[in-house]
Amino acid sequence: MTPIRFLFCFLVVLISPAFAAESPAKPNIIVILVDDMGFSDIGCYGSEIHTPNLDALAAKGLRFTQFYNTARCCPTRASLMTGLYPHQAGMGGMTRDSGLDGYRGDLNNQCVTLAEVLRTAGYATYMTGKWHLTKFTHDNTPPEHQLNWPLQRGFDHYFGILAGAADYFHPKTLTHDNTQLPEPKDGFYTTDAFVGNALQFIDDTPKDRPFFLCLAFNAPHYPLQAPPEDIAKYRGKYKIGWDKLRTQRHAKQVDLGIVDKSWVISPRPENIPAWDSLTPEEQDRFDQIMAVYAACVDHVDQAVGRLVEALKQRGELDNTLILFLSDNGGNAETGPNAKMVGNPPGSAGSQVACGESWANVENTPFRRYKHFVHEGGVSTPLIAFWPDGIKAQGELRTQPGHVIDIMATCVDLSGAKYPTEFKGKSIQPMEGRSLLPAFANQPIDRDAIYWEHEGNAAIRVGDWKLVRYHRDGAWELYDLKIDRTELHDLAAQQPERVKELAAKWEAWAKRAKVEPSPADGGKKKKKKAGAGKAAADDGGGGSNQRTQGGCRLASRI
Ligand SMILES: [Ca+2]
Repeated sequence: MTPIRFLFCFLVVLISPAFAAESPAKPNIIVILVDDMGFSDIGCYGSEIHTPNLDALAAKGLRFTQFYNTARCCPTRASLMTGLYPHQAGMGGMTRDSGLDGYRGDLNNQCVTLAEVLRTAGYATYMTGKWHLTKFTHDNTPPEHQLNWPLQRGFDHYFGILAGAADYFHPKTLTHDNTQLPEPKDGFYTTDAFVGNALQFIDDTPKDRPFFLCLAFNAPHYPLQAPPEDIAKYRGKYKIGWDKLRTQRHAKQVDLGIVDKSWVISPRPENIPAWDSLTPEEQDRFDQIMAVYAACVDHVDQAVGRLVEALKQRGELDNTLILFLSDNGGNAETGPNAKMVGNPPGSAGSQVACGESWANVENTPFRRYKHFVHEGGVSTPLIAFWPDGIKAQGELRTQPGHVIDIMATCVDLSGAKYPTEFKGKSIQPMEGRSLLPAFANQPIDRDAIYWEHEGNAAIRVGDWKLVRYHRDGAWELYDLKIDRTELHDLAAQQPERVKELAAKWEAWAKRAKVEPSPADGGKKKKKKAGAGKAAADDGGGGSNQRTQGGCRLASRI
């Protein structure tokens, strides 16, 4: 070795510890989850709804155009939290225990949560908002039934609703850490309270400690409720009608590059009436319903703005990864005629739901809705913002991804080790892939993505998607590269490919506890009950059961 080279090596050895000391701090991680919001509902994905704060995150970060959830509230939360397919975590259905491994209605002990994993890497762990990962949510739940409450699943602090839906102004199941709270008095609004409490938790974090926050809004889930001034902003704007609005959103999506212009926009389903066929009174009613929905989304955006500003003030913004996504597609459960009960609609105690006619706009340009695993049910926006870690600004990412990937991403970012054993129990290997390569616009190496919910099933390998509508539906085959709106079924033309993908799905279903499955997919029987009961368990299984105002019924959505 020459003297100069020796000196260089000596200096490197000397300097290295200094480099190590100055290596970037672990980023804070914030996952913002919204509830029942469709693919096209924020401005940077095509919406007319005013979402400047989310659009700003997208402008300084990335938007994924092919990111997926599991089509339903509990299963998406289970996948997000554990990095597993929902059935593997015991949540293939909702919060009913069917007695089958994949459908226990509670997280099992062969999985770990993001909080349990990130805690091992030194993270403070917080959750505010909708939990919906346990069947035990009732008043005075005894400690032995609180095993799957947030604090017992790795979170340092929690503030939110344990159940699947709630009145935004006077929610039941409101809980702080392990203490169930009385119904709040006037002046409370879930969206604001979830952000306010999150900021309090962040403020109490030592400055040298990274934090993980899951901020899970109940908005815009039924019963839709929002402050009157937000609703007033949108009242009258939806008299444009669903036919024109869907076309308008689609045009904006094409313009933004969110969807490929060669994909034909899916047509209005037969059971949704043409907007122009409605009476002025019917149009006014539907305008009011969508104005409340838009107000809920608008208020989420305002809350995100408050969070971002607070992080900036605290000097935490640039080294925080913020992911924003929805747990399932737009919700058509109340059928084409929607629901609007209470006066004024959108106030405390009122029951407003968009129904199929507006859900079809929410999921532009795709087919079908929440519950179903066609693209309308499982496609979500995903914004990824992290100034210190993502160099690209305002770019799109077309790599397919799924909520199972968030665990792998967090492990990758934090340096945490995903365990093979936890609290004496063997832990299933995570199913997802880290999104970090996609942040740098590299491919994500993966074999396939799978779905199953209530018998609706799908598999995606590359650009090929095999999808089934209900348990007894025929497999449909689509080439998503040229037909992501799933309008040209190629199953009859390519039986070998159908056979191969179906066999692959069947093998996964056996491996991932999808089978054995309850005959009804684990869903609760629809009760004829007031909205309070239905709201408490997130509604039923997607059947349209009522008609109002003369609109046609759908037998099944
Ligand atoms: Ca949901």
